[in-house]
Amino acid sequence: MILRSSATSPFGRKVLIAAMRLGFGDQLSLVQPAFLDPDDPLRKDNPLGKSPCLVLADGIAVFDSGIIVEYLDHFSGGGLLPADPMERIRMLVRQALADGLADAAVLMSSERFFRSEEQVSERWLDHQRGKVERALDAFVAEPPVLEPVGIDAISLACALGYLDWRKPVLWRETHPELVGWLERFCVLVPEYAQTQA
Ligand SMILES: N[C@@H](CCC(=O)N[C@@H](CS)C(=O)NCC(=O)O)C(=O)O
Repeated sequence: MILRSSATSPFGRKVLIAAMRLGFGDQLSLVQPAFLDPDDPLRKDNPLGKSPCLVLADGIAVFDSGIIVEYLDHFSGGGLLPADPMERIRMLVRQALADGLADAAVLMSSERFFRSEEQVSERWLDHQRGKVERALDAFVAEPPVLEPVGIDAISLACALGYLDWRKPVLWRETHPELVGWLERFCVLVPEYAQTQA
């Protein structure tokens, strides 16, 4: 299977960690997309031109990251999502919260990438920063359970890793309660260090 994803994407990293923990690690070959190239095969597999996108052996493209995780979890026999329907929905919502945090952080970084300094909208950055901070507040109030590690924990760790890299928000200063949580996660999930770009 091909995983179209950049090594620095929080969503791609989440999928990689999930794949490694579910026993698919050696079945994935990572292919870095050229997002701005109209001829890049990513756009054929996912018209949105977004990664991660998993291309199965028969050519079927699976995206976005949450759906890839569902695919891997289902075909490995499970492990990252609870079997109980309501617990599963709850875990998926928490994954969506962590992914939304990462989405807002990515938008803050791309604002500076795609616009000149004079064009950068502080109002837009504040709007996105609010989402990051409210999501962090929610995770401080209820940190993801670590034993067992579920997809909510992996998603949050990858979002925090992205904040550490791009620094749109200095979460270690604003939400120090999560520092110890991430340290424990690192001990329990060696794949986190192994996927550090
Ligand atoms: N909700 C999507 C988000 C994916 C996403 O935003 N990926 C970024 C990379 S971190 C991307 O493909 N950006 C390129 C673009 O939007 O053109 C998921 O969970 O897979």
